[in-house]
Amino acid sequence: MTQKALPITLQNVETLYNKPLLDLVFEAAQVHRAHHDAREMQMCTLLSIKTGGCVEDCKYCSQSIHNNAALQKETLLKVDEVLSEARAAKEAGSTRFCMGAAWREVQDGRGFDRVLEMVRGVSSMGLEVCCTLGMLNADQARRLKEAGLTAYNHNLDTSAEFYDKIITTRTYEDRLKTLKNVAEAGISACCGGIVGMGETAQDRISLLHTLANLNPQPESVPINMLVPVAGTPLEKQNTLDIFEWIRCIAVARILMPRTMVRLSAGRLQISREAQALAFLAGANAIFTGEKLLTTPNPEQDFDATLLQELGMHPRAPYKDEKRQAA
Ligand code: SAM
Ligand code: DTB
Ligand code: SF4
Repeated sequence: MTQKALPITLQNVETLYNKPLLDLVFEAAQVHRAHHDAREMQMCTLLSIKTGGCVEDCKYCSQSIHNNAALQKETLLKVDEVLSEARAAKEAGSTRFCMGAAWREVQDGRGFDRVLEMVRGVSSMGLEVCCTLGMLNADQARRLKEAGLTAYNHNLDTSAEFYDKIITTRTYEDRLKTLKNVAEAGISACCGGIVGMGETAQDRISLLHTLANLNPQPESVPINMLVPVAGTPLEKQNTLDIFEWIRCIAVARILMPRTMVRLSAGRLQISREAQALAFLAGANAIFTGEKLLTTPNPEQDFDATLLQELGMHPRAPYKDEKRQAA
């Protein structure tokens, strides 16, 4: 986790965001190269451990009961099933395994105990472990940490100003409270958002401003491009100009120099050339595997070929910790 160096004002973020695109990408590439090995890419695999039936009303989501997406619902998977998926992900070259549940919040009891067992099992394989389970209280965060959790994914999704156009069943404050519980338990936060939901550039600037001012800054910032899922209120949303997506990545990299900037949802629709520009602008993590939680993702071959063509390679697990211990 990193401490922010300077106060990051909204005005400064706006100025940065609106720079000529190639000046912005150039600056981001310089920051990236000063803090990271620019040839390395962190490969993560996602698994939906509980699918569908979520009571929240997130307008983009295939898993909300308020939407009508065609979805095969699944109850909480068994520990063995999850561990065999984690083993397969490790063999395919992933170093981080992220488990997602369509829950509004974690509830204490048998389900959570099972998730803790999954975390212990994945952690004992030498993989970094991440979970995204909805809201957490302080005690639940502490128990996840004890079980070996590396990171907790909890996104702000969009600006505070646009938030209630997307979600009405919980507030921005609720999200920030969980992030606080995660930080206080000593778990790294993976916190980002979605672009392309009909928000303005000012909303994207505001989201980046909020993320960069979290203290500590997130260890990882996922930048999701909306996947317009049929049956959700955003199914007909116009595609965001890809250069806006590049701007978000570059600004995230400049404002959060040590953070892993993670290309998340929407990569299947994005050309290899645009993804290469995103890597130049500082993106250094991707989700691999043919599925994210419920939507498709590029095949393993596509990613392996792209990294090879660009002279890049997957990063080893627990790299920072190893470096600090050395
Ligand atoms: N229920 C938990 C929560 O919302 O915190 C965890 C799972 S949720 C599916 C994880 C994240 O996936 C969301 O915060 C959102 O940013 C992203 N996401 C979900 N559906 C998406 C879509 N159709 N397009 C892009 N991103 C999406
Ligand atoms: C995040 O920000 N993106 C990932 C991960 N965190 C859990 C999830 C993307 C989900 C995309 C929609 C789906 O596959 O259902
Ligand atoms: Fe539920 Fe998460 Fe989907 Fe929102 S994004 S409906 S909280 S699964």
